[in-house]
Amino acid sequence: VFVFSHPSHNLTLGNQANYERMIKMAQNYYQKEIETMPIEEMKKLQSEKLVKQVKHVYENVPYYKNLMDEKGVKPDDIKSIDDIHKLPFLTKADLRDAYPYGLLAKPLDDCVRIQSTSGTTGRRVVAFYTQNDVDLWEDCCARAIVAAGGTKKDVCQVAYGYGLFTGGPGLNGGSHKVGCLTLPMSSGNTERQIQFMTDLSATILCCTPSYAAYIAETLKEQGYKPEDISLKAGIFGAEPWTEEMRRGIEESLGIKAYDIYGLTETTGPGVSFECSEQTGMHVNEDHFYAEIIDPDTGEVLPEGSKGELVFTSLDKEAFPLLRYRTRDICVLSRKKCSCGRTLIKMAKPMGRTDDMLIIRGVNVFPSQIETVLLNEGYQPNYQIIVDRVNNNDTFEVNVEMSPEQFTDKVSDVLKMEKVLANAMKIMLGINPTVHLVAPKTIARSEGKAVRVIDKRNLI
Ligand code: DLL
Repeated sequence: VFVFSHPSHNLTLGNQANYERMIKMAQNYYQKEIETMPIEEMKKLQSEKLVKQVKHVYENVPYYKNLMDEKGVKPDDIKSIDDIHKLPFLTKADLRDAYPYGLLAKPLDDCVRIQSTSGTTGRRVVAFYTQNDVDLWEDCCARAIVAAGGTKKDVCQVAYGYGLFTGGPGLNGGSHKVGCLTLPMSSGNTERQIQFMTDLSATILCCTPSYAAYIAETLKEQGYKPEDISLKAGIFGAEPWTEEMRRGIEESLGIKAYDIYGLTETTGPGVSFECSEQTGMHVNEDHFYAEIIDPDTGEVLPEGSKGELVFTSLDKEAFPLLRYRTRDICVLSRKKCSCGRTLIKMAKPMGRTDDMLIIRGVNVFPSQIETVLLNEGYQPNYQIIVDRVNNNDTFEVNVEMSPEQFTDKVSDVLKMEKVLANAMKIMLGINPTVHLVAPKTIARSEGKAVRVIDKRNLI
């Protein structure tokens, strides 16, 4: 057993050589010229692409033409990327209005694929891709895999869902492009995941962070130690996760865990990805131009401000979105990165303009609860239940005890619940009712975890 010194913590690892190889490989690039392009050159490239893209949608998508005409903007008004603020925003409501073909910018004959959101409310979002769109998307995912140290020597286990969800197909395509041996596992069937992971010596795991934590938990139950498995890196995204959760996953699997971000509307995973510095995700800004706006006024905010993230797809052909409001709250930074990439970085999304809970008038982000749990030594297995009784909000948090924490002594449980509720009060400013529940009683997720049950029907 070796101890590898990480800037923020120590990892206890067995297969040190392999781990170090991947850390070293993480200094590589997939498309160096783009990833390290000087900013002025990148601006020029973005400008050329934007001018072309605006013409393309104005001429081919009546929905866009109407939006632009309403705002009094013509394609000729867009001469460089600095003119982007003149364009109208696009929202999820527009996508629903235009469902299914209203935003299509290429003949259906030229499209080779659709992907779709899980869309539990209203109409689903259906995104279309030409072969070129698929290629560019897979390149973006390949950049992420290479930034995590991936090479053709790696075995990449893709445990995101396959199908309409973009996670599986995106990372699958990226893994092929890098030349990794790809295990297209899809999510679920954890026993089989572990069998393939160990028998075929997977070195990279791609899945949601909550599923990674579950796989780690199951491996531990089966008696595996981090040094018994070959995994060295994980590419985790599709849902919010905290730094504390990252450290937990890194320690329990003996890996370096990288964040990856994306959304169906713009392609899927790979809109941005983390590098060895692990201080935010580089946006693939040759394909996706990022802006931060004030969600109330729509005003573009300067670099470093917190606001709503907006993306423009600069070269997507079939389903190009101009100034699409993601509803993710985020910060952008041009700070120099030690990895050598010049691509702008986005922070981990800090919540959404629409998943922020307002409980008894106070803004609550599920990630704050997760931070408290991890600080207090709990696993991030929890569920927030909000209801309204007699015009008052109720706020309950069910938290799972680990087998080590488990006790059936009522006075001990009450004491532990009080400590947790206090810590949450300090973080949030309001008092939740905390219920500690037995190990393994909160349903595990194979995709995105369901953290919030809001029974109030406030909309
Ligand atoms: O979740 C695409 C994806 C797949 C990303 C696999 C990464 C890995 P959607 O289902 O359309 O697409 O959900 C998009 O998920 O607007 C964010 O709110 C959230 N999200 C995605 N990645 C992250 C992340 C995929 N790394 C929505 N951290 C986005 C926090 C994320 N939230």
